[in-house]
This record gives sequence, C-alpha cells and structure tokens, in this order.
Amino acid sequence: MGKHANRPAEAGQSAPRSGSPFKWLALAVVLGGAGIGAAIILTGDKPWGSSPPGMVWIPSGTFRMGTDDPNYRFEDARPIHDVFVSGFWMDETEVTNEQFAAFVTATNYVTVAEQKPSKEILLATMPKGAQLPPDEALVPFSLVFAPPTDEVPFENEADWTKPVPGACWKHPEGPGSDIKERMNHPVVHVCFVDAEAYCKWAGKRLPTEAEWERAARGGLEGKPFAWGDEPVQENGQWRCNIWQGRFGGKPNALDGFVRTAPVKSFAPNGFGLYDVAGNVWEWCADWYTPGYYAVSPRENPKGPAGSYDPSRPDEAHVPKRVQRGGSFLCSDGFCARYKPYGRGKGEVYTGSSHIGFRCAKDR
Ligand SMILES: [Ca+2]
Repeated sequence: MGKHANRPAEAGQSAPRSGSPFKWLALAVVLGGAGIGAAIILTGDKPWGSSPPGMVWIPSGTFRMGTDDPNYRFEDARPIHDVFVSGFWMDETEVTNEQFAAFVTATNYVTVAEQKPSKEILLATMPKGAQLPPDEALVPFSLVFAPPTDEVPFENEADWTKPVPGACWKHPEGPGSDIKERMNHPVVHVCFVDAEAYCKWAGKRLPTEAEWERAARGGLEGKPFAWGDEPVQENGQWRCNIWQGRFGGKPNALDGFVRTAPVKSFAPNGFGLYDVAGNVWEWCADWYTPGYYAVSPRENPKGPAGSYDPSRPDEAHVPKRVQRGGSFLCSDGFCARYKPYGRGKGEVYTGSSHIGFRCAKDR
C-alpha cells in the first residue's frame, strides 16, 4: 500500500462530498462512454443519422481479398491478401434506367454510345493493327449481345456481341427497342466515362475494386459466392441472374431472364446489396492490371497507376478499368466471374448491353 493511501485531504483541497456535482458528472461520463461503446457494437462505425436514399453502410474492416480458386479464369485474382477498407456507403442496387433517366433529364447528358465516335479516341483504344474506319462508317453505336445460334467459343466476344448502330441506354437492342418496361432494370450501354459523369452528378463516386469486393462478400470470409457456400441453383431456384446451359443455341433462361433482370429480383447479400453476382458487370474506379494483388497496398488500395492487359496482346496498351460482378452472360461453364473475387476489365469508352455500374459515397 502506498504511503499516502490514507492521507487526509490537504488544506485547501476538499474531498468530494456526497452529492457533489462531480460525482454525477463522473457517472454521466461513464454511462455515456458505455452508451457509445454499445452503439459501436450495435452499429459498427456507421455514421449517425439516416442513410442516403438507396445506400447501405459497408463497415470498416479487414477482409481476405482474392482467391486460390484453381480455375484459370481467376489467375488475376491471386494471391489472397488481407486488405483493410474504411467504411463507406454503397448503392444497394445497380443504377437503374429510371435513375439514369433522371440524370439525363437534369443535365442533358449524352452518353458516349450516342455520339459519333471520335478518331482520337478510336486511335487510342483500337487493337494494334486495326484500321480506322472510313468517316462515313463512324456512326453512334454500341455492342449488343446477340445470342449465337450455334455453340461458339465464349472467349471470342465478336461471335456473340454485334456493334449495332443506334444502340444506347434508351434503345438497348438498337432502334425499335426501348426501356419503357425496363425502368427498374440496370442501365446498360454506359461506358466508364458515362458512369463517372452520373456519379459526379449524384454526389457519389465509383467504388474502388477493394471496396467492391469487400461489399460483395457481404461480411463473409473466403466463401465462393456472395451469399456463402450454397450452390447457385437448388431445386430449380436460382440465386442470381446468370446464363444456363451451353453457350449457343436457344437460350434456356431457367432463372427467368435471358438478358437483364429488374434489380432486387434475387435476395440481397449479408450487407443488403442486390445483384452483386450476375445481371450486369459493374464499373470500378481502378485501372486494371493482372498482377496488382502481389503489390497492392494493404490499406484502402486504389489500383495501379495505369492499365495493362497482356491477356489480349493486341490491345494490351488499351486503357482499361476494372469491372466486377459478372453479368447475365456468366456461367460456371465459361465465364465464372460472377463470383465475388472474379475480376473483369473493359476499355473506358466502351459500354455494352451487359455492363452497368453502382455508386459508392464517402461518409
Ligand atoms: Ca439469366
């Protein structure tokens, strides 16, 4: 026991008396601290107040990013590495036609697919050796999924997507098609540049690839699917909008959808996010390189300084951003990248009928 343990209060110092306001102040501090502690346990680091409309809070945390899945389609998702991601807001659904229409109405924005292609952009983004088309051939167009009548190699996209003049977000299959009955479907035919423009208008931003994967995993560790371990189909019930059967021939859309599905058609993941598997690919903010995981910072990685895609030597130089989540064209038989660790990539001025996005927002 210390020598001053029983020393009386020195002159000029009054010991706290029963009923002193200091005691109640101390009690308030203790209880207040306990309350804050309980609130942190109950809500994570979610900001106080209501959530931005249509967004959910993804709490700060460290997760295991990437996979050791032996499928060669996931070679660029190795190695598994720990990544810390600060909390952020994430759109619970892909941006819908209705939401994108509101943006266009407010801003008169014209998407890249609705504009005559510029020669400068074409020169920067064409595969090596490709010839610039004649000027009269430079008309607005986008790439539309054309179901192949025969079985074709999935890897050769030209066999199953066709450039369609006039195809754009309002006319997803080209002139004559519209979105009147699809206002709650994800917007498509939006390139990276269009997605960024929407985000800026909405006061949001595209998620980083690490944020996207953290969110898509729904708080689960090392699971093969956004919903956990259960197979993608059980008793005829599908857990997401992907492709069924072989690729080619008549589509057999056993999940109910040959192309896009209305958002929220399938159950959300553990964080309350819908359609992080399948439906449409989603643009992320990061440049794409296949080897990034080996050198990635372990805290809030933002991607490499530029892109490089050696899987397509003729277009390795073409600037590409990451896409995530897979689309209605994925299947375990060919593109299995609808899994939460699957990585995709695309040229920044090119959209298509199976690419959309969702937004993130800082606290
Ligand atoms: Ca489907």
